[in-house]
Amino acid sequence: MNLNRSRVFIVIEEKMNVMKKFFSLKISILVSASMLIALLGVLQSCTKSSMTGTTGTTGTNGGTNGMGGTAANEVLIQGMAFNPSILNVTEGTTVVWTNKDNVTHNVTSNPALFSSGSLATGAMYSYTFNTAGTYSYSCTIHPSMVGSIVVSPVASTPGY
Ligand SMILES: [Cu+2]
Repeated sequence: MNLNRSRVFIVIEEKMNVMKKFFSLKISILVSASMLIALLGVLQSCTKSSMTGTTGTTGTNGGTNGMGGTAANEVLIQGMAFNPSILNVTEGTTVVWTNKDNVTHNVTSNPALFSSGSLATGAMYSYTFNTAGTYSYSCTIHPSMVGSIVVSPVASTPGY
């Protein structure tokens, strides 16, 4: 009786060991596979950002400032919003808007000063702000889309 029980235990223990080995093998395969995928992803994004010129499908993607984000004079129109909604620039800066959405938008100042007209997907519009001030604009197709450009004067060089 006692001997029988311990034999059963041994069998169970052996089975557990086999299962543990099997699982740890499975897990290590999973880990190395996911690491490989991550590595591939990194490699892919590297080649992508170094090939922006030739592919041409993604437009300005990764152009001016590398991985994601926006440049100092760039507004992305995406997700039914202007990003950033408030952009600070200095006098003389040319601001570039790019429509990253799959719907047509426009950039229309209020009061009227500049107007992009319809911007299809991937289309760009630029306007140069030569005078300090705050310029509000919206997309007249989607009036909830609003943004502003805050133009500050260029620091004057001190005279003698
Ligand atoms: Cu719009």
